[in-house]
Amino acid sequence: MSEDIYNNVIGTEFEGKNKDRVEMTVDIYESVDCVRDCDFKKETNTTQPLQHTGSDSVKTRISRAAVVCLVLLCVLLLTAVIVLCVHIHTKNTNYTEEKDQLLTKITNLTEERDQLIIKNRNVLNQLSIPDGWIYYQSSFYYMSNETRNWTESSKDCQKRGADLIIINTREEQDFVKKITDRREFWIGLTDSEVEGTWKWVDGSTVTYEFWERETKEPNGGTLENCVVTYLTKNPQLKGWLDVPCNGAYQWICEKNISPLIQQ
Ligand SMILES: [Ca+2]
Ligand SMILES: [Ca+2]
Repeated sequence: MSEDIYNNVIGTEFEGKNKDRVEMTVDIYESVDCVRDCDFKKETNTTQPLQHTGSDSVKTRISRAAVVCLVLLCVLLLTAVIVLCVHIHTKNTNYTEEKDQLLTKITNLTEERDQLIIKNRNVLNQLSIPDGWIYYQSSFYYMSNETRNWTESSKDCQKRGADLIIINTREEQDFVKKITDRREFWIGLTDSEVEGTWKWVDGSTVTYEFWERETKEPNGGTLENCVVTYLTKNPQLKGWLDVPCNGAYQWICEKNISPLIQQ
């Protein structure tokens, strides 16, 4: 019995010690695992935040640079838009002013034209074209049927309130060419006073010339001091010819009505 008790005691102590050993072994392993895991977690916890912080800093710098660039671009774009708007506005203002000035000029010219047309009509109504006269631009023209010398022809024109024709534009020469049909008529040009110095009947010098070139007119010297439009016997000649003043030709009178229109 005492032996059983002893064995029981021994067995119980042995079992208790074994149990304690097992628990201590488990604790040791757990401690070792804990130490390893904790170190790993520490390492993980210490390295990961460092890597994460550096990446954020680079990203932040890039973001800031991008924002700065974007702001600069916006400022440049805004400046360009403002400059462009000012430029367009200035140009538009200039164009508008020029357009207004031109419109004003056109309006004034139109009014002047209308007034001239009315004045011209009034003058023509007052004067009325006499029988046997032709109206062209601002003159009346009379073509005689009979023939006289240059001096008598000029006198006849003066009796009619006119004088021999003065041709001073290309248009007027074309008109004369048309109405004379290459026939000879006295015109109001002479060098009777000073040989070679041709003057019109109103004393003015020659501004437009239409001398016949084939026969090198004027070619008559002191023998030919008066001028006809053409020579009927030489229709191939195309311009003025000086001839003796005592020749007998038809004549053209001209009555300029510009002074009446300007009243
Ligand atoms: Ca002459
Ligand atoms: Ca001649």
